[in-house]
Amino acid sequence: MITMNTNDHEKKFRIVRVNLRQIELPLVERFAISSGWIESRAILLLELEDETGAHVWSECVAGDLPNYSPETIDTAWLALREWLLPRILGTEIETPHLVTDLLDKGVTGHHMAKAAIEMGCWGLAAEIAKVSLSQLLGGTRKHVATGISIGLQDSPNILVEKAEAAVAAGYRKIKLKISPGSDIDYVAAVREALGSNQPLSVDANAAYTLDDRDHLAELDAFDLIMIEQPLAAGDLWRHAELQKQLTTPICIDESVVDPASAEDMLAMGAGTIINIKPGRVGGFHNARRIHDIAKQAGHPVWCGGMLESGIGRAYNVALASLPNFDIPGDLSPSKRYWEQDVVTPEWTMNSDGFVSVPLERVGIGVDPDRDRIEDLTTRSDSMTTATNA
Ligand code: OSB
Ligand code: MG
Repeated sequence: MITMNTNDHEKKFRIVRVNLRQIELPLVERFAISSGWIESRAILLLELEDETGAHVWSECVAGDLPNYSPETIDTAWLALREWLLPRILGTEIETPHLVTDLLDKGVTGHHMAKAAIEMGCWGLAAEIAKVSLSQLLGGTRKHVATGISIGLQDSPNILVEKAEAAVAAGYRKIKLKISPGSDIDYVAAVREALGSNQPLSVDANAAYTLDDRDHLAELDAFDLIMIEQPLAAGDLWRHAELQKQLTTPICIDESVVDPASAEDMLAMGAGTIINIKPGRVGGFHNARRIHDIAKQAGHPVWCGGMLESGIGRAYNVALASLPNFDIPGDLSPSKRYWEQDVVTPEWTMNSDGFVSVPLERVGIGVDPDRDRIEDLTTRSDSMTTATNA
């Protein structure tokens, strides 16, 4: 089953101008994962405008460095300018469903760059149809359950403090980053402090190899809801080998890059849970197909995060409102990441750990703060149908 119903709301549009911008947004605290750490997020934003003047902002989730995926802001900037935007500018777009095909033809990879355009087209279609993005996508939730992803810390005690504060704030899932040397003791301390009922997971960001299988099996003692991406991105088969030895469900993040790899993962038994990040899989069309593939196989999915600004977060919240997003997403409120976000209103979470889906608002549901974005801008460029001609 593929959710391909052409929605009554959808109307044709033609994008005539795209502004690209890089902003620099400092994090309130350093965020470390096994493959690197950052203190300030460089973020690539797009602003898409159609011939009637309707416009929308979108976000490319690529980072400064290629530690999580091969893409970076610089590769995305190049791909967008040279290969991707030229085929969008001036092209009549009948429905955002077709944008993925348009971008994939003759251009392999560059999923995050493609997703920034593709998701922007969904945002624009929602603006034009005067419905919320969630409604356009077929969302069924008014509130999405929220988890927190806590970066690597210097000691188990510090990690325990952070995890306890997160539970007190209402988060419904606590995810701990792990890495060789910061794993078993850290998880044991948090499990001990939070008790056996607290939903807990770990994320290794590909830090281990199959040789670590006995070591990783020690995590089975902590009743985790999942272990996310223990092995390298290319190691689907090895994840299947590892899953045979673990009782803890494996969740795949980095290795699922499109619907085919989601099918492969489930067919091989490389895990049972998928972290869907729309940027990693090329946008909403593929994200929804992966959602449907997992649903049909009887497996839950959840929405991951890439330390997005309030703009990218808007797209993630809309996606997470789909029915099979049954596990709390990495959708923390603005204040977890930024002193001040780039949107109004900022994203908030209630004390029960839910973020409200802005169903009463047209489009992405938040207003980008143009002055603040201008202040944070480190580079900008603009393409129009004229530059494309
Ligand atoms: O693996 O999920 C990940 C952030 C950057 C790169 C990879 C990951 C993450 C997170 C952050 O875990 C989740 C968030 O945005 O809160
Ligand atoms: Mg992950």
